[in-house]
Amino acid sequence: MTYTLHYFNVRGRGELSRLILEFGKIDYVNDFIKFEQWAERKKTIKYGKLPYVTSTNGFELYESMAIARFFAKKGGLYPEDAEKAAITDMWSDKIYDFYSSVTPIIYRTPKDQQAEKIKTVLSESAPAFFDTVEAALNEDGHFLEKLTWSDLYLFVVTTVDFLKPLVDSHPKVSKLVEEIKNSEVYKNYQNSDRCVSF
Ligand SMILES: N[C@@H](CCC(=O)N[C@@H](CS)C(=O)NCC(=O)O)C(=O)O
Repeated sequence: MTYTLHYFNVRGRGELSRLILEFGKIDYVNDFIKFEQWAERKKTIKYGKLPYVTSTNGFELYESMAIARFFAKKGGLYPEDAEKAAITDMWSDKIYDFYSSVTPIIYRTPKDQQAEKIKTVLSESAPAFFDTVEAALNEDGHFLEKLTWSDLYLFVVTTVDFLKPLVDSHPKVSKLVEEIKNSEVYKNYQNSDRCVSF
């Protein structure tokens, strides 16, 4: 069985699931949708939003976090213990909130207005977010004793260029980033046509 992840050809709300699919070794393909195709495609899509997932068995799923959680369960990146699972939900929800405040700057703000917005994020919400996750991570740079989907989500945040100084000044976050970047799974992904650049 193969899944198709339908999303724009950017990281955005699709990248968490792509990483989970890669690290969970789940068979999938991307349906990369170009922004210029979107107006027409939108009319054909149930609920009119991306990402969504289809499968060769007829299964369909909408909503990025439901999709990510589903693949995390399938790929062994979601704890079986209910309390641990809830902890990963909590961190993923926190990360969703922060990431959702950052992605409009990257994808929906004209270039000449980005600097001002970046300055605001860097002086307001970002330092608190990084301090909070740094305090929660263990010495391995994970929220729990082994790698879970919420760690991968934090990694997605660290790929935002203008947040790099904050990544560098938070050692446990940096440790997670090093682990992911040095992994064979990520290197293979980066060198593949499944990986997008921003
Ligand atoms: N809560 C939804 C939000 C989905 C959403 O707003 N997706 C954006 C892309 S990140 C979208 O489809 N934008 C195009 C549109 O609304 O026409 C989720 O997390 O999947």
